[in-house]
Amino acid sequence: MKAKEKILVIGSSGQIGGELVEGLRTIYGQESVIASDIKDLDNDALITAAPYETLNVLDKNRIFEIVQKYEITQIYLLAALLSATAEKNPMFAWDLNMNGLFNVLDLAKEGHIKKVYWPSSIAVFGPTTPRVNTPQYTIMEPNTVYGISKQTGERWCEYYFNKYNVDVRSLRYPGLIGYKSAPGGGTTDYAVHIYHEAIKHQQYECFLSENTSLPMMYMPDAIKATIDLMHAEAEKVKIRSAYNLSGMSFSPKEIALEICTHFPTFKISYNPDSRQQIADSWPQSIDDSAAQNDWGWKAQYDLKKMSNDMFKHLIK
Ligand code: AKB
Repeated sequence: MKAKEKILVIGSSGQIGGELVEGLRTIYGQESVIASDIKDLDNDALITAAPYETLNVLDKNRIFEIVQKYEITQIYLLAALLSATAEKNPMFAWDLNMNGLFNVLDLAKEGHIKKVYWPSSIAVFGPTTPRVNTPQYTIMEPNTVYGISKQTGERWCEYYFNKYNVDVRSLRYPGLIGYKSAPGGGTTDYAVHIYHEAIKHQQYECFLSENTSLPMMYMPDAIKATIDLMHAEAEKVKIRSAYNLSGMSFSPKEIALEICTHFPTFKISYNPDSRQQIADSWPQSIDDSAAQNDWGWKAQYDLKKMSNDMFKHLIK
């Protein structure tokens, strides 16, 4: 059954995209997973990315052309502007994050594809949300353009499911940390940069303050959660807005202490910038019991296990 699926990943050059394509190709085979991004790839990169298509998610006709060319059955839509970058260009962020989603949801509504994955984020929560062990259902008043777009996107996903029977699934990702690709424009990016700087310079200047605790997740957990949710039987996916998802929570001070167990001379300093305000509006930890109960989610990595693995790979 799985072999018949043809998957299009939109935004495959981003932080999650590359690893998701890799994970999906292990399951479905290289030729059944089509990577796509707005970037043209050079010849060397194309060899590993193939099959690859250059695609702007705002161009619905082009998405449709690719869907027809490969007989695509599922789309994973990852193209988006993240929290910090979106604040610099709010109207473009709104356009990209919302109209990209509509283009894909409409293709599903029109019957051209069977299933859609679209990531939401902890950014759907805001300063009035309870910050510790944030429940699935709670006050949501996001005050960033990224958060507003993700919350609105969640509402539309649920609407398309209820009104048009579109099989759309979503997770509220925490900050994602991986060694394979760089993050792009988020508030949680420091938690990736810090590992690279620890190896290169044994020091790091953090753009968040020392006790800013945020929900985070190691990339293998995020990829597993994504694929598990997409593989879950439809009846088990009871939430069609987006599921809370939890891995671990830590502050810059706590990750620095963990890094010191690998690099005892490592030093962190703090110089909070505009991203501090965004971080202060987000939860510190997340209750993901709905994901656990509905489709059996459980994270495997904590801060120590993740750091060991990050250093093992980055030092190589
Ligand atoms: C960001 O920091 O913007 C993202 C996110 C939490 O969605 N990593």
